[in-house]
Amino acid sequence: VTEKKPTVVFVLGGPGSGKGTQCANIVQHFGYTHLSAGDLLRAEIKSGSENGTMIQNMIKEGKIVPSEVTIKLLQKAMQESGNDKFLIDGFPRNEENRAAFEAVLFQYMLSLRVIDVCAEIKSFLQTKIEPEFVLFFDCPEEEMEQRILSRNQGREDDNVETIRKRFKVFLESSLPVIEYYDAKGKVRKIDAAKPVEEVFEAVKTIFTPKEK
Ligand code: UP5
Ligand code: MG
Repeated sequence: VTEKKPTVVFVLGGPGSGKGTQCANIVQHFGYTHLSAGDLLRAEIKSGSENGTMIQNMIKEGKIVPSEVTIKLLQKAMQESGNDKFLIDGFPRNEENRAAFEAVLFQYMLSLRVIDVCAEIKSFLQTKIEPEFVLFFDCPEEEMEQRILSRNQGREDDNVETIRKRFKVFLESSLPVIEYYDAKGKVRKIDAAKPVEEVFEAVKTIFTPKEK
């Protein structure tokens, strides 16, 4: 064993719940690398990649891009960061995303020799491949919609029609992922309807190590 096991925190919540805003704060205080799956996908469109048009169409429809595309981008960004603490923002968005990423994380740890091949089965049983915890920004739809509509950053999915589709996909596909981790005691739920500073106070408590 040569390197530390990477720490992964998933940052989840509905569209406009404040994931990106709070991740920026967390980075400043707690030394994580922030990886927004949505930002990585939008950068991929801009880069003129062969997947660009497909990604663009899916984002316009509020649909979830195939796991292998998103995971490849996350994996690359993790490797290039040189860090071992990651905030993964807006991913996993469905059960398939989750399972596929856990498999990749497992392989990544194998490659770092954090776990060795002999420990493979044991590791699966101990579920080392799971995130440290899941930060869940809970926010009413009306508030999220208002925030997105007043964001004005030219995102092609920030219009009423697409927002409704994003909400539907969140409820149908993404909430079950949060429920999955909640059943494992991994979810730290935050009231995200409050002002940014107050939300961050709650976030800080979660990231600050408890006195033993
Ligand atoms: N704001 C933030 N916090 C506030 C607060 N407490 N009070 C008042 N205002 C607040 O915030 C949104 C706006 O609200 C900002 O103007 C902010 O100032 C203000 P932000 O921090 O940007 O919220 P966030 O939760 O990050 O909202 P975002 O729109 O980015 O969330 P989504 O989950 O919808 O978007 P994402 O970029 O993750 O995904 C976009 C699309 O990409 C998806 O719909 C999907 O099509 C695709 N995608 C995939 O297919 N797979 C993936 O894994 C990820 C994305
Ligand atoms: Mg965001």
